[in-house]
Amino acid sequence: MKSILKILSIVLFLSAYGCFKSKKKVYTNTEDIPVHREMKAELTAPPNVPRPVGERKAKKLIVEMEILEKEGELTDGVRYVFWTFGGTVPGSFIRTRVGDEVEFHLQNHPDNKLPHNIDLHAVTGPGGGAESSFVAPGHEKVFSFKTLNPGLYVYHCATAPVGMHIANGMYGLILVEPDGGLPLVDREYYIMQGDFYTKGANGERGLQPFDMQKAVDEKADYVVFNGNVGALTGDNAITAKVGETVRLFVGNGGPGLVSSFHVIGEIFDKVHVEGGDLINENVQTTMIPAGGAAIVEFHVNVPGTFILVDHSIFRAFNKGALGMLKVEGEENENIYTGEQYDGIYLPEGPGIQEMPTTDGVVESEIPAQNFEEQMKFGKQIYMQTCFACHQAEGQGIPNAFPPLAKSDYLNADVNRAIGIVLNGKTGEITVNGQKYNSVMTRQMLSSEEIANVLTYVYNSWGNNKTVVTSEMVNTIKNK
Ligand code: HEC
Ligand SMILES: [Cu+2]
Repeated sequence: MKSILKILSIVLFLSAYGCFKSKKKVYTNTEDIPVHREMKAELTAPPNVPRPVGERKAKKLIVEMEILEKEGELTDGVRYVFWTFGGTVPGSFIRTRVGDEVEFHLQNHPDNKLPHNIDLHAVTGPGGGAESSFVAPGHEKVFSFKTLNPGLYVYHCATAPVGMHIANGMYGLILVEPDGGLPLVDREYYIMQGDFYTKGANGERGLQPFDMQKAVDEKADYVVFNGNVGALTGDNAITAKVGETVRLFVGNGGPGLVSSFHVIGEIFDKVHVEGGDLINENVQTTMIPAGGAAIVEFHVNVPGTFILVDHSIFRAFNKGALGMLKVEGEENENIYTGEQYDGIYLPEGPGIQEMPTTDGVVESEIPAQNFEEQMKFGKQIYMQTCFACHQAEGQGIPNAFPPLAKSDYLNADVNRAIGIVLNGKTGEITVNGQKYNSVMTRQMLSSEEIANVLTYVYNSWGNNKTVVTSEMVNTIKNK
């Protein structure tokens, strides 16, 4: 009898608990959501994002954001003084849930030169916080706000001249998750586009100051993901495994340009349009306004390298707006077969084609000072110019592009190789016993650049270590 009573009381207790638990209160006004205790926000540098909020209740969330003005690189050899939220461009990712009371501490490092502030698009209030957060070097400002609307929001500095503070890298993303959190996925990444304006042209080396006139004219020298060319390529690529779902939090800091965000070889299963509640499905390219964001989700079905671009495509291939997602796993020929045929097709005839150009080849201002610099600058040119045909390790592509790695043809005659890069090449040649009969277009490079790229090629992949100088190139040029 006693034990029956015991069981009965446990059953009663459990059912009462179940009732209680299912009666989760739904707030029609998010401003009424109470906060339970406080916690320090986890902030992350791109491309990482903090842990999902999951089921956690709304809290008082302490955010400590430090502003740092620091020198970095836009691309190899091009230095730039970035102004940053948290030391990175874009700034640290902030992850909150609806109903959180965010206590924001904005700290301006004493070594900085300028006052700054922050306008968070997730804030309902004057200036999005800018009016309460204006802070001089060596000071800290604190203000609080309640997150009323779920979504993905941009934050940025709003200190005059506003455009200049944004152009120098002062932007980032703050996510406000709905009650219960976004559905869990396998991988999440943080990507933000920005445009940069330098006194020198694209690729001009040295410390480059900001160019106000180019910024006003919206003539960007660099358009990049995550603050510099190459922030998401090669070893910095984001990764996933076949079968996983990837979620990208994509923002656009601007200041000037709108992004046509696209992943080559993927279709977005879901896009939270403009970072809000509206979900569009089966999207190829999503538009991300300056000062806006989108949440993009897709399932990866096949392995390979998927290229992230701004599909205003010269920005991707000429100004830096290019990233990579590397997917590992099993091939699936039902979805993608890989190459099934490869032959030569030359509709425009075998004549040497030139890249259209309006102005002549410009000699770069700062020549390489030593062998190390020649190798560094040469690799840069190789990856921009030769890589597409001759491939990353100089291995070429059978029947189409001859190898540069251990190439007997290359190693036999340096002057001939210089001539090929200067003037292009057509007609049958034999490289390592294989015949090629194709077209290499003339490469629009300066003598200095040709010297550097050939030095890089000759001193890589088992070649004969010839060092090529711009004088050697000029001798061939003037023949
Ligand atoms: C658009 C594709 C393309 C690009 C870009 C390109 N090449 Fe070539 N290259 C070729 C083809 C095709 C041939 C063979 C031409 C023939 O059949 O006559 C070739 C031949 C060569 C050869 C002689 C053959 C060998 O394997 O040794 C050298 C050297 C060479 N390229 C160097 C370069 C360098 C350096 C660059 C970058 C500055 C470059 N190429 C960019 C397509 C390209
Ligand atoms: Cu600022």
